[in-house]
Amino acid sequence: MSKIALITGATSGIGEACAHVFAREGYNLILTGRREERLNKVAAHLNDKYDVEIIASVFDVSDRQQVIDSLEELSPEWKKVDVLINNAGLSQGLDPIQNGNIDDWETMIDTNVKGLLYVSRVVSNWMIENGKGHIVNLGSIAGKEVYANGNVYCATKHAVDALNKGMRIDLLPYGIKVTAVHPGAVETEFSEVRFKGDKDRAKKVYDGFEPLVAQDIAETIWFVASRPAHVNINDLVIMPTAQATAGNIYRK
Ligand code: NDP
Ligand code: 8X3
Repeated sequence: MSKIALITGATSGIGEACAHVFAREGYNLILTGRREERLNKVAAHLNDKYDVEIIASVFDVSDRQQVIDSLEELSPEWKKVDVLINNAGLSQGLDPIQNGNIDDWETMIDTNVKGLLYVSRVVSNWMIENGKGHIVNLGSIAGKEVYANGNVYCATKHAVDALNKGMRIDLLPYGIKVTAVHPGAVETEFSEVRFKGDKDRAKKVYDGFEPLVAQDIAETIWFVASRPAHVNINDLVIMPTAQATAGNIYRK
């Protein structure tokens, strides 16, 4: 059987772009997300385009039981996951801490931190059993710096940064690679989700400069995942050329 990549959050943006790149490279895919129709559409398109096998598994990463049930029902041959891309994540709101919406905070923590943990808990054990594997965690420049009103989102991505380091230490005896990829501004549905469907406000985030696109990150993740067995890239920050730090974007 070909190699297998499990990509969370494959219904849009970076996850969907990763699905294309890994299918192009001949990987069989387990694609996940909550929006069933979109997930099936991505899977059907890749099935048509590439000679690979694809499983579309619909679940919410923040629902611990759904994660366990959905992953454990896979057949033993599909549990031989070579690459796990912990990509599912989101930001909701951009408010000072004193005005923050507590439901938004819970959603970000439950998705970006607990969701990543639930998936990793299951898949890391498969990798241990399989004697190999590579976990790629989607961090962010928000996991390296804190910016105004980013408070809780930044905290969740700082947690991903810490978990990435912790996983690498814990999984070291099993030969499992662990990498974090930390992008700056990537134009996806991310800002629309952050601003709860306000497309005009979302668009303004990318005004006057050229942001990264999902394909840039997917190709970077492919680079990371395709290094020789003895090479691991621990941590990689990737920014638009026009963005020096989280809060320092040169707009024309
Ligand atoms: P998108 O909004 O385009 O994609 C997010 C993906 O995550 C979707 O496929 C969505 O699927 C999935 N997702 C969100 N919540 C859940 C959930 N509870 N359960 C399952 N899947 C979920 O954004 P991006 O592609 O930009 O974001 C991908 C990752 O990259 C995130 O972790 C984000 O924090 C990170 N990132 C993004 C940057 C950017 O500027 N865009 C920069 C740095 C990091 P569905 O809604 O179908 O469940
Ligand atoms: C997404 C990038 O700068 O909006 O993680 O936090 S940023």
